[in-house]
Amino acid sequence: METTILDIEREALGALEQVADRAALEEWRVRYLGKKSPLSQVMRQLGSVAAEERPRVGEAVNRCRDRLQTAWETAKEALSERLLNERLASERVDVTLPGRRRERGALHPLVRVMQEVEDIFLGMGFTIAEGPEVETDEYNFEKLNLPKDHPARDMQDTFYLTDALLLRTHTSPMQVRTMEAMRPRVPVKVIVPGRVYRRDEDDATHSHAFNQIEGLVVDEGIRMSDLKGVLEQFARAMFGPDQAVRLRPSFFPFTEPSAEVDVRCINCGGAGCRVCKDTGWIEILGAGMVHPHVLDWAGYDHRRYSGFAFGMGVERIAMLKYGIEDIRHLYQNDLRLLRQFARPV
Ligand code: 2NL
Repeated sequence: METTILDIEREALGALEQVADRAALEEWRVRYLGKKSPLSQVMRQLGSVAAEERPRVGEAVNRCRDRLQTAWETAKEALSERLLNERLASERVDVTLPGRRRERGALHPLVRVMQEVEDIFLGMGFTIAEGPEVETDEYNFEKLNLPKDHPARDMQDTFYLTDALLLRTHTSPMQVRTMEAMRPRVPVKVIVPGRVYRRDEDDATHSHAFNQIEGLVVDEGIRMSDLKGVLEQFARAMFGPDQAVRLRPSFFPFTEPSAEVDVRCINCGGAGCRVCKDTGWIEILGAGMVHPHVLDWAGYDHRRYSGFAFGMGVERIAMLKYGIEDIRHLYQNDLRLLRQFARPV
């Protein structure tokens, strides 16, 4: 019986040396110290041992179990220490390494120009409104004095979803919606930035999708001189304090009279160059007095109210301001181009 106990101990201690992780250690504990362990079996057989031998054998089993228990605890501590040392080694941080530099983002030149234009008009008391890119024929054309058979629709051909739904060709529909929501309150003083669409061939100066900012003012007694004053203020804030502004007669179905608006050439100052095609002037936007039909249809009686409106292409302004010669550069997201305009946000 006592040799059995010694065999058990030898086997158990041998097995303990092979234990390499917590799971194996727990398995060992169940196997050699648990209820079904060889030692427990010996204890159960104690009844068949001669009575005078019993105390000695029982004591031998107990001492053996104590030694196994102690060995298990020692092995457990050794294992814990080994695992900790392994973690400390694998998770070591070298505080002398240089930090990882995080790439800094910057605003896209189009976004910068949009925010700059918005800031200028906010400073003049305008509010900003945004609206849907999918519009109705009614709001994109009809309410802007562009009936179905009007020849000016050709210049603003667009992408149709149905006969009555289309991708807007300008942000004017949102200005009409703003008037309808404000009616009959004045002044209406709003700018509407956003993406618009035209059925155009893409080239260096045209894109089938581009950004526009339109402005609208409606009140009693609004005159063309108010339009010129606001646009002069804008041109000077955007292109420099000495900017001269020139209005040339033009035509839009939704304004009467209508004008193209020029500033002194940003490239040559008016002397004549390639950018201004030797005219000394550069067109930056279109504008005019809101057509009486448009006012009436939006609920502002044209005999009492008048207004002016203007619209500019954001890409065109950005290209002039930053000397970008091809509109497609603005959409390709080539970092070599974008980095040239990066400023801390
Ligand atoms: C351009 C010219 C223009 C307008 C837009 C407008 C809006 C309403 C009523 C009347 Cl609700 N007019 N907008 C007026 C004149 C010109 O845009 O060249 N845009 C890129």
